[in-house]
Amino acid sequence: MSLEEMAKKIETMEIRGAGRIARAGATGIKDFALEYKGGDDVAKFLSELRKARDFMLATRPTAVSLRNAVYYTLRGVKEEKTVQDMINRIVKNADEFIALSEKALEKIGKIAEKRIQSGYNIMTTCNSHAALAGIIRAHKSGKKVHVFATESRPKQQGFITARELAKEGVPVTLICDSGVRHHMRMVDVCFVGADTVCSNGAVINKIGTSQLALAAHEARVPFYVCAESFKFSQLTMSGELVEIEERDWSEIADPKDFPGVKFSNPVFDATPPEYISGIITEFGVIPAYAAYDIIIKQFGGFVFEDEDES
Ligand code: RI2
Repeated sequence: MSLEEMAKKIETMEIRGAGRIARAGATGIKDFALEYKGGDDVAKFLSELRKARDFMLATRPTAVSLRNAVYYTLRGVKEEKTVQDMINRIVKNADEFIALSEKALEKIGKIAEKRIQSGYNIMTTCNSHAALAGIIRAHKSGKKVHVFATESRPKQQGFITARELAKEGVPVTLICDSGVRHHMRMVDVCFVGADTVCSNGAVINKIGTSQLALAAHEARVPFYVCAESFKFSQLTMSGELVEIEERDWSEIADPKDFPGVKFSNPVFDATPPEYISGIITEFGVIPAYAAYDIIIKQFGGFVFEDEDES
């Protein structure tokens, strides 16, 4: 698939989910490198590569997973001497990132499963493979679990979750987003995913996640975020704010049917660390406030966006 085709699929959300767009981003850069036919001029290749990187990163602005995947794929490329060596390095990096991300997901599932007891009612929102990993493992290991999946307007990714769980044989009930607080009194634990984890422990995830966290906090229900380390943002350590993606109004309703009416369609929100019982990463369960340590471990410190030319 060409870089343009891959970017289009990410932008239109045909490929979606923070982990999946990260792997698609790495694959897109790899495919760009493999299909490069611009000759042996290193400076020209690097300039084209930077354009490809920026093109890919512009598709979806909120999930730092995409940025981290693309930068992982470009690690050490500038140190190579020839275009062919640069291409080889990109291919190796992309394959390595994809393998690491799959391994991380598996570890998160193993850890999350331990927080699920037989008989539990679980609530989740949107469609997060990281959040579902532990639930599916628990079910497969013989634990009796039941899941409340929120619809997740406007794109209704909750439908995908409900179908995926039903296919796995996990009992699942689809609820409206407005039904979160009502159903919370029947819930034992919540698992959600993350698009970006900030250095102060705030989690950016699908719009409505913070409402779920608030309702869980009120009902004293443990609320876990499942996030691979590549969803942590070193940019937030340098003071950068996470851009919340605003998508087309038509995702809510057809504006033509509402003359004179404005719409607002931010598709992510921020859950503060005080409402998070723990973040389940491939390095274990951490308090949300320990996000800083994961960023230091993974990235060695912070970076200014305009200085990051790796
Ligand atoms: P995994 C999704 O974003 C949701 O917000 C979900 O919670 C998050 O990515 C993480 O998904 P979108 O692409 O990586 O649907 O856990 O906007 O699958």
